[in-house]
Amino acid sequence: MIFNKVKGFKTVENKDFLRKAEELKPVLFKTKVVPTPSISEPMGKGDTLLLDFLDHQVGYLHFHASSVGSPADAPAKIRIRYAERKEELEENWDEYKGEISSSWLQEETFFLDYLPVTISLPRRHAFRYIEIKVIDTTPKYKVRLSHIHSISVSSADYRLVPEINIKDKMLKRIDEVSLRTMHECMQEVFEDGPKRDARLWLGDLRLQALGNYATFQNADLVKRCLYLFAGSTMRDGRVGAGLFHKPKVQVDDTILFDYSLFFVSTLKEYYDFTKDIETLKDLFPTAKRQISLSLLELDGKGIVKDHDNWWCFLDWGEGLNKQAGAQAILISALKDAKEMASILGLDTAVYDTNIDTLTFAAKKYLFDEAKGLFVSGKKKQISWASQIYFVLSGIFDKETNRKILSNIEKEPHSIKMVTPFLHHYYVMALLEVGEKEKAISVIKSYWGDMILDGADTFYEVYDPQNKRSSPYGDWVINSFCHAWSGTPSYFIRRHLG
Ligand code: RAM
Repeated sequence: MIFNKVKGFKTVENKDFLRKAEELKPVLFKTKVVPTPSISEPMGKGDTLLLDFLDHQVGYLHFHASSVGSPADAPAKIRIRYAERKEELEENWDEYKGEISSSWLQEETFFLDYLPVTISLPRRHAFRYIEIKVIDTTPKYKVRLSHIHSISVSSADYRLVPEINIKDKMLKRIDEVSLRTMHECMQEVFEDGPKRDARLWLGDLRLQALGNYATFQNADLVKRCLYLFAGSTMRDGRVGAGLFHKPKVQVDDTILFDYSLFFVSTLKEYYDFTKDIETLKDLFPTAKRQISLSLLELDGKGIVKDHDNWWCFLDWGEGLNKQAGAQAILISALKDAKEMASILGLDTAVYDTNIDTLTFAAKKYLFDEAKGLFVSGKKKQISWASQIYFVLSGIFDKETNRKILSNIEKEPHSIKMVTPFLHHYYVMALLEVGEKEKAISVIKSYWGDMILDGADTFYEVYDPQNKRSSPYGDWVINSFCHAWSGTPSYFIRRHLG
């Protein structure tokens, strides 16, 4: 992937917004979790110990180490690997060949100079399994580990999740795993994934916020994240695709067309849930700015210009052209912005004009009447993403949209969906056209399949045809507890009765 970075990157801070975000910083709940086993046999050179915490954790490892045999006549050298899935530990991490940094692989090597000693590791990790390997001691002594535990952290409070009775066993398990996924990603901000990148991304935030309204109901955390994005923008007022909250708040210099626009929809959905008019007043100008910047990207015909680099996300599908999806998302964002403008008593005429222009152009240049499908880019590519985002933009009536979703199933040469992120929008689109049964079956087959594969939390990428696929060139770097994958609970609780 080629990141779309900003030349001469400069940022603007809104101190008032950042102060509001800081005031909303949550206190993390801390829980002591003991694995199986929690004590080891005496371990010498090359011995390993596999710990199972029985569920996904985001936490800090603690243990006690003592020597067995003669006095320790050299330091003990220990290597620890943390894994969300057991299969990660079967890979050779030393031969990692992915495009993004190997420093995301959760591993640490350290020395115990004096035994006995109590160790509290300072680094937070995401894991269910931990492999502890003794790289070396001496022939005279071995190491025994005991009192092994994690202090696990999250800002999510299970007590606030409404209790519901889900009869279907698979849906019930999908709901539990969704909750765990969201729980683990809810830290001081809504992280995209606690293993990687452990920070804010707008596309993830939007889906986390939706899931959260139906479950943990921590609207303040959504509010905090919206203020963070609005508090650190690029020089032209654009919100970043992502944002670092540590060591200080700092917008990332990656621009994604759709992600900036998701700020608009996330704000609108936040208002729908909370009716918090003060926040809407504060942040609407930031939302409006995302719309204006996006409108600058239109060509003379009212179509969003296409680019060769990684300018818009939509999904990780290989070769996916983004033009049509981007157009659709801009129309949806315009509609959300119009609604917010009207709530605030502002003029909405300009939104209507733009919605009309973009809708007309989309129907004329991006819709293939004969195929009954949207096409994207110079090569008129057909993808699931283009159909899904257009159905959600609502430019056609329900019946036409239903046909579009059925046509794409029959199209042999299309770019398929690869992430739970796009599957979320697919399920939304199905519900939009009244295909409730189909929506349930997609949830049960796609997310359910991950459960049959042993998922404790839902994965960042899941392609049932290629289970080891990765957008980063090496499967082991994938995140297996990823925020954008935790939305089935939202559907189950809000839409499926
Ligand atoms: C990755 C992360 C994140 C996603 C972006 C587009 O770096 O997985 O979740 O939003 O890509």
